[in-house]
Amino acid sequence: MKGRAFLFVVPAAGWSGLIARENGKCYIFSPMNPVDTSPIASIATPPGEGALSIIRMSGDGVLPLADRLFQGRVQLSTCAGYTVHHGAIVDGDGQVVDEVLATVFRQPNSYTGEDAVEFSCHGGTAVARAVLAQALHAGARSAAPGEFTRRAFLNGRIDLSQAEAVADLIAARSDRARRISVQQLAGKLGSAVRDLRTSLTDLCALLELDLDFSEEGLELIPSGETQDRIRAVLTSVRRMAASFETGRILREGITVVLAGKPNVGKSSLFNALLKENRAIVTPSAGTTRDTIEENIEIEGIGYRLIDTAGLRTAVDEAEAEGVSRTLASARGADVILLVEDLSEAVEEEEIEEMLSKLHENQHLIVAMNKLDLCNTPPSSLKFQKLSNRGAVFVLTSAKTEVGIEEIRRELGRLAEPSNLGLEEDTPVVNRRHKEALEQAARSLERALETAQNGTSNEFIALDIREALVSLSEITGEVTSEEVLNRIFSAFCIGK
Ligand SMILES: Nc1nc2c(ncn2[C@@H]2O[C@H](COP(=O)(O)OP(=O)(O)OP(=O)(O)O)[C@@H](O)[C@H]2O)c(=O)[nH]1
Ligand SMILES: [Mg+2]
Repeated sequence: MKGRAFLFVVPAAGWSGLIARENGKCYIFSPMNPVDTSPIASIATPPGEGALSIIRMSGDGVLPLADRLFQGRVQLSTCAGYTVHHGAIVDGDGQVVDEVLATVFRQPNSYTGEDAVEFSCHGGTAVARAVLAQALHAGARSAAPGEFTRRAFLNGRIDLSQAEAVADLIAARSDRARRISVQQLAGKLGSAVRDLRTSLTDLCALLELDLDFSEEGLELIPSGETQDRIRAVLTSVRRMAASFETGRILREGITVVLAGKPNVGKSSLFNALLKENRAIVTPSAGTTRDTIEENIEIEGIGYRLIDTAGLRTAVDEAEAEGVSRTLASARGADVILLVEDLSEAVEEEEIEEMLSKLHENQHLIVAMNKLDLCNTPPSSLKFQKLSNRGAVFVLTSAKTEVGIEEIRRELGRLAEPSNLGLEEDTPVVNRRHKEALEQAARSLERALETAQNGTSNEFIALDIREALVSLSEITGEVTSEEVLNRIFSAFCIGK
C-alpha cells in the first residue's frame, strides 16, 4: 500500500489550499500560493546585547546573493556545505558593517532543506539589524514568523508534529517540558502515529480487496479479525489522547494558588517558595489586592505560583474585585495551597465557600503557618473536614523558614509519574494533536460499530479512511494551508 495517496477532504469556507505529503514528497494543491523558495533573511537571536547575534538566510540562489554582502578570502557560492568562513559584511559603499563568521549549508543538508547561510556577528541590536539590512538590500526578503521551519516541513525535512515541537522546545520552561519536546522533535510522536496509520492502511487494503473477492464467495478477512484490529488501534489512539492532560501539566507546569484569609502569611510563603521578596508583606490585613504570578521549578517540573488577595467580606470595591480574582484563580488551579494562621482562632465561612467550589481532582495542601507563634497543636472540626477532603498538612513558619522545603517536596510529589497517571513516556502535549486523535477515535468507534452490525466492508473502510485523514493531520501528510498558517504564525521570526 505504500505510495498510494489518499485524499478526500471537503474544502471548508475560506479554504485556500491543501498540502499532501507522501513518502517525503510534498504536493501543494493551492490556487493561490505556490511554494515560495525565494531567498529569505532574518535575525535568529533575541534582541538585546549578547556575545553573538545570528542572521540566517535561506532559499534559491541565496549563496550568490550572500556574496554581495560578504567579503572574505573565498566566495561563499563556491564553498562546500558545513564550512565556516571568516570575513566582513560590507555595505554598498564598501564600508565594513561588522566582522563575521559565515556558515554555509548546501541543500538538502540544511535546516530548511534549501541552500542557506548563517552569519554570526557581534551580539547587539544595532549590529544585527545592520547585517540584516545588507541581506535585504542584496535581494532577500524578510522572513515571516516560522518561515524557516515551514520550509523545513514543506521540503520533507521534518513532519508537522516535529515542526510544532520546535516551537514547544523554544517555549519550554522546565526540564520535563524540554525533554518531551526533544523527543517529539526526534519524531517519536510522528513514528507512533505512522505505525497506527500503517495498521489502518493495511486493514483498509484488505477490506477493499475483500470486496472484489466477495462476489466469488471468498472471505479474505473474517469480521472478528476486522473488529479486533480496529479495537487495537482505537485503544492506542484513546490512550494517546488521554495522555494530553499529563502532557499539559508537564508542558505548562502545575498551577498552585495560595489562598486563605487575610494576613495569614500567603505572600510571606509565596516569597519563601520563590526565594525572593516578590510580593509586598505588611502586618495589616488586606495587603495583597491583586493576583501575582511567578514560576518556579521543582525536580524539572514547572510550577506557576499565584499569590492572591485574602478571602473575607471585602471592605471596598477594589478588595471585592481581588476576592473574586482569588476565587477565579482557585477554580483554575491544579493545587490549592490553603494557608491557615495557627496563632488565630479558626474562622470558617469564606474558606468553606472556596472549598465548596473546588473540583475533585484539585490537590489540597494546607500550610499551617506562624508555627513560631504557637505552642499547642491545632485541633478543629475544620481541619477534620479538610483531612476528609484529602488535604495534606504541613506545619510552616514563613518567618523562620520552617516547612518550606516540605511544601516543595509535597508539590514535587504531585508530579511524580505515578501521581500524574503517566502511562505514555511521551505524552501528547499539543491540543491540535489531541483533537486530531479524538477525531480519529470517533471515526474508529463508527468503524467498529459498522463492523459489529455486519454492514458491508465498503462502509467500514470509509470510516477507517476518515480516521486515517485525522491521524495524517498530526504529522501533516494532509494539511490545509489555513492550519499551516495558524501553526507557523505562532512561531518567532527567524525560526
Ligand atoms: N511570626 C510570624 N509572622 C508571620 C509569618 N508569616 C507571615 N507573618 C507576618 O504576618 C503578616 C502578614 O503576612 P502576609 O504575608 O502579608 O500575609 P497575607 O496572607 O499575604 O496577607 P494579605 O495579603 O493581607 O491577605 C506580616 O506581618 C508577616 O510578617 C510567620 O510564619 N510567623
Ligand atoms: Mg498578601
